[in-house]
Amino acid sequence: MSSADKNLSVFNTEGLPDISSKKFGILVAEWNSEVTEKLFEGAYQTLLTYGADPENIERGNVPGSFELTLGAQWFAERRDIDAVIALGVVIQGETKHNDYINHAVAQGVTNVSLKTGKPVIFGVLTPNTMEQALDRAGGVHGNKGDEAAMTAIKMLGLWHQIAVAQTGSSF
Ligand code: RBF
Repeated sequence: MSSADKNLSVFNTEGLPDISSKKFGILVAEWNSEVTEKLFEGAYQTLLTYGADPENIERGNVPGSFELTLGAQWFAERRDIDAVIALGVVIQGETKHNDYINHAVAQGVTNVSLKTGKPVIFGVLTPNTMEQALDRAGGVHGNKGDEAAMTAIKMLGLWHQIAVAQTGSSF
């Protein structure tokens, strides 16, 4: 399915792990906040729907998407945080600056994830227009925040599967 047709809020939910004791950090960029607030709502509600404790969800704001990387690192370095979700909206075409931001955040989030060994989810929309952004923030294409939260849950499930296989220990 091409990304233009995908509904970001429709996913396979078989075999999800118990996340009731897992702690999540959600970073929200303030740029394009009319969209990023919707991404946050989607991510937050999806975590709750699939069993997270609201007390275990912590939000942090950053000025723009460029700052998501360092915010993600600060969250991921905390021993009590199990997964980080980074939410932002970078609208393409308004300025070339956006290409640099997108690449920096994608690379930065990957680096933080590999360095800390924790899921750090790239929940950044990179649409051409504000309309396309809104379509993916609770509009006709679902909500990227939902998808980012589900990705975090699934990665925790995979971690659990691999850790149990290696040590026999539980989550
Ligand atoms: N931050 C975003 O989250 N989304 C954007 O679309 C976005 N566009 C920007 C365009 C320009 C020309 C500049 C200078 C910054 C932009 N930023 C955007 C902010 C950026 O992520 C960062 O917060 C600032 O560059 C820090 O000064």
